[in-house]
Amino acid sequence: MLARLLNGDRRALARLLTRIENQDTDAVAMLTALYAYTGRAHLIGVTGAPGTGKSTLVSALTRALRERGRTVALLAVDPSSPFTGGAVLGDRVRMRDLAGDSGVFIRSMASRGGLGGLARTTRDMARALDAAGFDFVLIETVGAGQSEIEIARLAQTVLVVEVPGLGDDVQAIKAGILEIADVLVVNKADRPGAENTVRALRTMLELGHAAARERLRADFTVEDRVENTVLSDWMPPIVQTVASEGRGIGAVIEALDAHRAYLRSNGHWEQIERRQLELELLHRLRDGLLERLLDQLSMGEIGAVIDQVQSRAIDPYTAVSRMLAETTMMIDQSHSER
Ligand SMILES: Nc1nc2c(ncn2[C@@H]2O[C@H](COP(=O)(O)OP(=O)(O)OP(=O)(O)O)[C@@H](O)[C@H]2O)c(=O)[nH]1
Ligand SMILES: [Mg+2]
Repeated sequence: MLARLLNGDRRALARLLTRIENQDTDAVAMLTALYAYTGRAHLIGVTGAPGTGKSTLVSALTRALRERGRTVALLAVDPSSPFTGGAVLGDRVRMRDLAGDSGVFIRSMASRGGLGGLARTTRDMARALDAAGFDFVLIETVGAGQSEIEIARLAQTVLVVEVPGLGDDVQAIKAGILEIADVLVVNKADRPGAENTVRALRTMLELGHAAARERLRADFTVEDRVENTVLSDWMPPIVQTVASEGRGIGAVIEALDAHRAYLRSNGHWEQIERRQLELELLHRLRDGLLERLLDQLSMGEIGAVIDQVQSRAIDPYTAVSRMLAETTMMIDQSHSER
């Protein structure tokens, strides 16, 4: 299956993505095998408020990238939809004219197993698409909360889509989402107020959001605090588009390419990857340890401890440290028995 995937077999790829989405146990074995072939694609997170035109932009972008001979995989993540519902279907219809092109691969996914699980699944899917050799992996997600930001951060470049109608009210722009933007797109520039929006965004960026972005990226590192200056000198370009008419798309590609060139030039690319991997390893360790600890405790035992805490026979702090001490001892024992 790995060989077929690396040879561009679309059915093998589709099947693997389904297994990843279903969290099949054999998906891990395949991800293990393909990891060595990852790290080549440019992963781009596309996020923004509902209805800003992300899907329209992404399909216009895909078409333009194909004209330039580059291959594109598209992951549409819809955290709000518990099933493959209307919006995603609409996206599919719009993308229909790209179907049949072997340089394009489109996949929609809805929420499964909570948002944390969704971020993990998205990362693994992006990895499979990367190994399959696509030059670009575009990940569309609705920018609504922290978890969507997490999904956007799986990428090397985060593209944030805004629309006119903000006037000069900079408060209307969600600061959190601006801080993760590497490229800003003001879509629906055919509507009045586009210039004002661009100006408002530029003001916000100049008001020190670059510094905030730097903090945000640096936030999740425990390893190398010395590298905190990463990304400090990239000023996100602001591009106006009319995605529905394909206008401004060339400038978006230029901005994406410029960001990649910037990251590549100073080792930033590797630093971002290193931090993302650090975060991933910490998450996996935490999940794995928790699972192991819970394996060692029966629900009956936990219930008995809760009884004691509730009756004030013991406090929660001591209860947890005792349980931790006991379970780690049990894990040690089961190790030495093996
Ligand atoms: N006027 C105008 N309309 C646009 C433009 N781009 C997209 N639209 C329209 O805006 C609507 C929403 O577009 P989508 O691409 O579905 O937006 P989205 O951000 O993907 O939406 P969600 O995935 O539901 O959050 C559609 O009716 C598009 O045709 C544009 O540049 N100008
Ligand atoms: Mg969409």
